[in-house]
This record gives sequence, structure tokens and C-alpha cells, in this order.
Amino acid sequence: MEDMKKWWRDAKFGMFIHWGLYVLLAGEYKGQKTDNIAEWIMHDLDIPVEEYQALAARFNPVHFDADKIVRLCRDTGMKYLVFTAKHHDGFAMYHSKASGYNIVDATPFGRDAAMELKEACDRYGIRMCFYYSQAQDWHHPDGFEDAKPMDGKDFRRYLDEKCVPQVKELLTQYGPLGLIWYDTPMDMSREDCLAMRNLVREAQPDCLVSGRVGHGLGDYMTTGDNFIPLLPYGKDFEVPATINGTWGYSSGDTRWKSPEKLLRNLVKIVSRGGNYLLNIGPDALGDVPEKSVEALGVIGEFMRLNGESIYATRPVPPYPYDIDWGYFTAKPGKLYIHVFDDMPDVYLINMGNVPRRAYLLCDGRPLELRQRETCEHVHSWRIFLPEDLPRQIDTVICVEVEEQDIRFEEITD
Ligand code: FHN
Repeated sequence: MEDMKKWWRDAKFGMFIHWGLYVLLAGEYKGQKTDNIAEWIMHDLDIPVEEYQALAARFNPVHFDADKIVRLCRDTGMKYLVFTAKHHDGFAMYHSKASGYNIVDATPFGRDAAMELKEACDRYGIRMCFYYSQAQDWHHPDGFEDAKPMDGKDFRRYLDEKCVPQVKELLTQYGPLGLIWYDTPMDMSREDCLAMRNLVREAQPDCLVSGRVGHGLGDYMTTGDNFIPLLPYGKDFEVPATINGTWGYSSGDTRWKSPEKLLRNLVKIVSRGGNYLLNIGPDALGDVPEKSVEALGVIGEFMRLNGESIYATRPVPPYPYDIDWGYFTAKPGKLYIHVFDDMPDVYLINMGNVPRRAYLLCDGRPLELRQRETCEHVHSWRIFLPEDLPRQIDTVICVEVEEQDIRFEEITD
């Protein structure tokens, strides 16, 4: 388990995939648009179960290509993939024996998307993980439905009939998994949440459990959606995030974040000690929206040249929160300075290390570094950036230092 935690902590970057029957509606049902996230359409527009489940007969995403999606994941520099095996709508996107309401038995598509993704993950060295909505199930009569009262419902029956058998299937049908990504535990008791965690521990002792298993029982903390902690949290955390304004595909959502914003979010999260789980939402044919592919392409290009400044890095203590032009990451003996702004030099004060050399990470070009000692500042470094430097979203400078631990001196007023 400790090895898996280290793997996850070092991986830093994962792909989230929200894909389910809701993509057929793409944010609109019978002429009515939802203004909330698209995978919630069944709940938000009060679509009756019989009407919603009829969508399965139309689900035939003939363009779905697991190999292509996992290559996109790998080429973006992501190390794990979390696929919605069952979201709140209750529809299993894998071959489930516990419920016929699944992608193989209930759709003309008839293929196990989860198995295809898992096989592709194995080909490309990506760790497969499953999202599973353990409490909310809008299809099963006894599942939670958002904040609606559970009066007259038999939640235990839902757990025994559907949830527990399905999680067991996921843990036994697809080989070793990186994570079970539980979500929205609602009012589940600590005992029930513990049982969900233990299911994973018993079947796959090395598989991690997301923070949203409930009652703080996860192997790390999952932040709120798209929420980046202001400072290092001090423990492992993961930020699940969207590229536009929704998780499941919506034809009308154009709130695309720029590649620049996404890449800088990655650096910001990693500099605070967290992982970034960035979502794609394939459409009804199985295609990934072009805007997502473009943005991931930009991040992938950065990661190919600068991945060393992201993977297996740790935050720099104490965290220099008053710098507004970039962020820092570190490894033993190396400080990575992520420069977002266009500037001729970088001036750092109160450095606690003795530098050996500085260079641009993307091409190894040596950089001039001048060190000074003043009465106001213990040590200051000035690093000059070349004049012909092409404009980059994040220019990474690596400074190798004499010590293993990287640190800024405590700043006292
Ligand atoms: O309700 C879900 C939502 O649809 C989506 O799956 C996100 C991803 O983190 N989790 C829940 C809301 O936090």
C-alpha cells in the first residue's frame, strides 16, 4: 500500500472520463436545456426513470476508440485514468452481472468500454481506476437521490443488491486497479463507508480509495470540484477538475478554460503538493471534444520537455506565497522555478541553499546566476533569462544546489 501511495503521489496527473447515457442528451431534453452539469440532467429536469432508461436502446457510440483515448492520456503526460463505471444515473458502463442496466446487455453498442480502456491502459503503462457512485443511484428505487429524503427507502437493499456486488465485479473482472474513486457519500454511516473501503482492501489490498468514500476514510483528500487549496495542505490531495463547465458532454457548454489556464493550474496544484485529475467528456459517438484534445496537446508538449519538474516533486518549505509570477517545485538537490510571466530575470530572496548551476529545463541551456548576500536578505539569487527565449506558458528553470533539502529561509518581519 505504501508503494501505491508513493506511486500515486509521484504520478501527479490523471485523466478523468465522464461518459454515460446522459451524453445522448448533451444537456438538453425535450427542448429544455439544463443549466447545471450535463450528467445531472436526469435529476435536474426530473426525467422519469422509464424515459431515461430508454436512452440505452439508442446508445451506440461507434467512434469509441479506447486505444486513442488512452494514447491521449499518455501523450498528455497523465499517469492514471479514472472511468465512470457507474455514475449517479445508475447505468453501468461495464459488463455487470449484478444489473442488466449496463452497456453490454442494454445497448446496441454491446461492448464493454471499461474492459477496452483497461486493456489499452495495460498497453500504454497507464493505471486504470474506476469511479463508482456508491450512495446516489437514481435508477435503483432504494438509492440516494441528491438531498431527497430517504423515507420509505431501503438503502441496505440497494447496497446488497447492486452497489456491493458491482464494486466487487469491478475489483475482480479487470485485474489490478489503481483506485476506486467513490463519490458523494451523502448520509451514509461511518460503518457503511468503512465497509465500502474494506471491500477494496479485501479484493485488492494495493488499490487506493478516493477521499469521497466519506467520513475521512479515503487514502487521500479529494478537494471540492475545481477547488485548488490556497496553500499546501500538508497531506496528499487531489483536485478533480473540468476543462469546460461540465463533466459529462454538453453541446452547449462553451466555457472552455484555455490551455494556459489548465497548465498553470497543474503547476499550481503540484507546487502545493497535490494531484490534478482533469476530465474529458466524450460525446454520443465516443469522440472527445476537439477543444479538449487541443488543450491536452499543449499540456503534453510541455510535459515532454518539462515533466521532470512535475512528477515526483514536492512543495518547497516554507511556501513562498507572496510571489505572483509563478510557482516552485522541488526534488532532492533541485529547485524548479516555474516562470509564468515574460520577464528578463528572476530575482529570489531568502534562498536557503547554495546553488551549483542553473539551466533551462526545456533545452538544458545554461543560465547566468548571480548570488548576493545583503543585510536585509540572507541570500538572494538573480537568474538571467536569454533575450531570444520564445514565449512559453511556463518557462522552467532548474537550479541544482549543494544540499538535498530545498528551502527558503524563514522570513521574519
Ligand atoms: O455529482 C458529481 C458530479 O457529477 C461529478 O461526477 C463530480 C466529479 O468530481 N463529482 C460529483 C460532484 O462533486
